[in-house]
Amino acid sequence: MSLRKGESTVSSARLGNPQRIFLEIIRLKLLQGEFFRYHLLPNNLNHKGNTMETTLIILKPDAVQRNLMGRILTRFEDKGLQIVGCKLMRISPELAAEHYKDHASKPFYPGLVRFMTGNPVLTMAVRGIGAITICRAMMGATFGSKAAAGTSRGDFGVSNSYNLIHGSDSPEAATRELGLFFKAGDILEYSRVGDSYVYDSTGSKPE
Ligand code: RTP
Ligand code: MG
Repeated sequence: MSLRKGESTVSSARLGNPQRIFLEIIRLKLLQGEFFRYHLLPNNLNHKGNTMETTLIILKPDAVQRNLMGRILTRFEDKGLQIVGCKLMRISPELAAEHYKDHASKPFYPGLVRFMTGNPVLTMAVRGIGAITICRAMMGATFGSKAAAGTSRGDFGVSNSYNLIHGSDSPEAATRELGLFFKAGDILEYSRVGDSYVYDSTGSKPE
């Protein structure tokens, strides 16, 4: 078959049925991915019209190596927050660079990337009303030496660099970071039997 100048080999009008169906499936898969990604956004899983947020928490390699995962995770559950995503994984250098790109020029950056990629971490999507601020408060100040008692960093560590836990620091950061660490379908929406006593839902909005 000869092609005239400017004629496309994949003009959809010329495609046979199997090819057209294949392309349609690909298109729908891409749309589906966008749909689920949209639903990863904090504040977008608020089917009851409340201010539900989802935040990214990472239990860093020191928390995993020191067998502190369960104790730190339990604190979030005890608080009433909900674990809606959870994954033990090893962070690649590329992912660490993207996640901590705002710190790329800082003197501690090379050590931070080495630390975060050196051993597995536990990544969690944690949900609740005001979850981003609540989780940051529960983590404590950045440096273990300065973090207040009662916070995870204050209670479990003394190091400034090996500070056990990461938490998104704003709604924008949470959206970006959840998208980096979780893919469509990894974050689940489900009810817990105790939910009606975690929040007062007798008014127009849970609080
Ligand atoms: P993160 O991002 O991990 O939740 O911690 P953060 O907001 O409390 O602190 P940030 O300023 O964002 O720093 C990111 C991480 O870099 C390490 N760091 N080391 N040795 C140092 O001076 C130093 N400063 C920061 C910590 O692991 C910190 O969590
Ligand atoms: Mg930070």
